[in-house]
Amino acid sequence: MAPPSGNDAGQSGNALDNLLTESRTFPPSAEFAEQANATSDLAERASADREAFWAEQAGRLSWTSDWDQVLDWSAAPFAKWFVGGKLNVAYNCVDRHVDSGHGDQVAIHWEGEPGDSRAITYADLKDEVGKAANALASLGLTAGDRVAIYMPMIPEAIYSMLACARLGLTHSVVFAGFSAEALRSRIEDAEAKLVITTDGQFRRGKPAPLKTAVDEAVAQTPTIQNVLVVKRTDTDVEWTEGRDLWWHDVVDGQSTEHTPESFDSEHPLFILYTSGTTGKPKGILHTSGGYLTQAAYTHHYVFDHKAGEDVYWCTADIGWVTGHSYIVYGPLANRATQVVYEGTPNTPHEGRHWEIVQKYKVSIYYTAPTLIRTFMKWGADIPAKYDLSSLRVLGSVGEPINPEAWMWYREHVGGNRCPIVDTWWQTETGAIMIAPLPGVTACKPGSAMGPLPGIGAKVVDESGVAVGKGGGGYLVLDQPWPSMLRGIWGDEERFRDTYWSRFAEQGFYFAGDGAKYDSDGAVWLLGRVDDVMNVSGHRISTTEVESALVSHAKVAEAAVVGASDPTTGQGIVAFVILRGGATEGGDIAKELRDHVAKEIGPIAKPRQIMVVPELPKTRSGKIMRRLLRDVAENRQVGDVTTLADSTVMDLISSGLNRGS
Ligand code: 6R9
Repeated sequence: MAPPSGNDAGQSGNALDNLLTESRTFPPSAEFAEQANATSDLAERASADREAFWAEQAGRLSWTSDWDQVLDWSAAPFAKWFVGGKLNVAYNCVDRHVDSGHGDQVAIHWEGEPGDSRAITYADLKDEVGKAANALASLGLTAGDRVAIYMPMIPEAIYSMLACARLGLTHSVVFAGFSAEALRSRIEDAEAKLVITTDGQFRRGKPAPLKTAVDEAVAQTPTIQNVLVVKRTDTDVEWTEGRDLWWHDVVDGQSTEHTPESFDSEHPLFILYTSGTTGKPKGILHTSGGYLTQAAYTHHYVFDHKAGEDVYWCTADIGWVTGHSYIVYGPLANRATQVVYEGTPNTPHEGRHWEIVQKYKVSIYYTAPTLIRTFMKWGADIPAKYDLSSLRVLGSVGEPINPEAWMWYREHVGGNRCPIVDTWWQTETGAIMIAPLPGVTACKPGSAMGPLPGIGAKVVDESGVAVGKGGGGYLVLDQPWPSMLRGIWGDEERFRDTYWSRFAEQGFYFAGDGAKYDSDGAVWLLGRVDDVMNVSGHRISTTEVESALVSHAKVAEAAVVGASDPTTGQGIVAFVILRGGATEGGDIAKELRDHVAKEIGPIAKPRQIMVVPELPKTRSGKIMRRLLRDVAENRQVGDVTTLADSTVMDLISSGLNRGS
């Protein structure tokens, strides 16, 4: 694996040079600083005594038994946080706010894609989660069982996650844009007993079936006992008697009363699958006390969230970790009032998000660079038509944000008044790790600035030595943190191997990202250094897409690269060799793109498919993606001396116009 520099840095080399000459800074206004949750002494307090600091943060939650030890790192890299402590995660996110007299506060302003809406108070949420918990218990599920959730962004998806948490069931949310095959493999890996889904989902204004994919998946997963179906689109569904149950039949008649049981701080809360460098997604395991502590802590400080005052909106889908930590667990633990939106940003028109901001007077808005770039493309006149004066903090997550997009976001969405928090973290880290603190940090457009108080992160060289100001290398986390992953489900060796072997001697967690310090010591994230692409903030491995392509009868070999893309960050470009050496394109590109969509999901569809006669390989048979990236990004092809056959690139370049 090469150190991240130039073309190998995931982002294009030019972008990197531009980034590091970025010198604009935006210090917080006195007004904002005055009222901010974060104060400049926070970092000092955290470094004076990290464990005491985290213990103080855990005090944000209600525990039924105190912990005896803040951190047990004796079995590293398997951490235990708040050892011996007990709590119920759902109680912390719901009931306690009702108990403290805030039952009438809106928890969720839910906005459906077709324009239907629901206001759900904390008292409503408690009733709905109580009913759902009673229903899941009545199906015979007990603490420790796994439940797959395959649903669009409707309130029942959140009730389901919280009902699982309440019963100590471990949920595995599978993005509803994923294929039946992706769902099947995740159910199989986690040995889930129940899938919760819907009849259909709205996609760009039209209902599309969803349960059909579940039927296809569970035909091959014997561990599934029931399929619980919420009626959302009134789409016709096939029904397997005894296995399939309607949500309205099973949940609606249940009692709203449900007494929460306390679980150990380390009780498994969820598994979330994410792409790694091999074709098989990793089931990232998170537990309860430490996870919720850091989700709540970061949501409080990074977004400067004020319970009962702010209206918060995170535009992620619950199928991603951002939806877990910053729609469900962090905000609800902090008694947020939040907007949850079901649909796409341009349904029915390109001002939909701004219309929602105006309607609910959203004050904190958290989204992804890919969407900001899309808004830029649609034009600044669109947000200009709406009253966005309620906004006071803007956030970004999922991939590096280009300074240009940052400046546009600041001006056209934030009215040059709102601090922008660029938040770096991963499915594995569970919660935000690197971000500015609004009210304290002077922000630079495009930089995530530095690790949060209590977090140890640094940029090191090839041999694990920290680089100085102006230096670049690999991003590592050098201290355990409360919301860290507790492993990969069922695969201890892969866990050690993926994250802990690269800098084993130093005991660092290797994040897989390249990073640099600028001359002031601010951190700039440069993209992945491994074979993981980042398309619109979604992690997709090159191997996953290659495997999907090769599973098509006409494909002999495939190599996939992420090429920089002005809107999606990276776009997927596939080079394929057809069986029998055929080079004629025809409709093959469309056929293969559809095939990938079926195997993985539409988000993994290659932007471009090139039919080639050969692939560039080293003598050891490793595909040199660097060279293919040069082709995909229309650059001069780089050094070919390590190729087994150095004429291959000429062959590829000369035959390129076909098939794409
Ligand atoms: C939360 C989330 C994690 C990968 C991560 C990195 C990229 C996320 C970023 C960022 C630069 C940011 N990433 N946030 N890169 N700046 N603010 O996205 O989790 O889906 O697991 O992706 O996303 O490459 O390693 P996940």
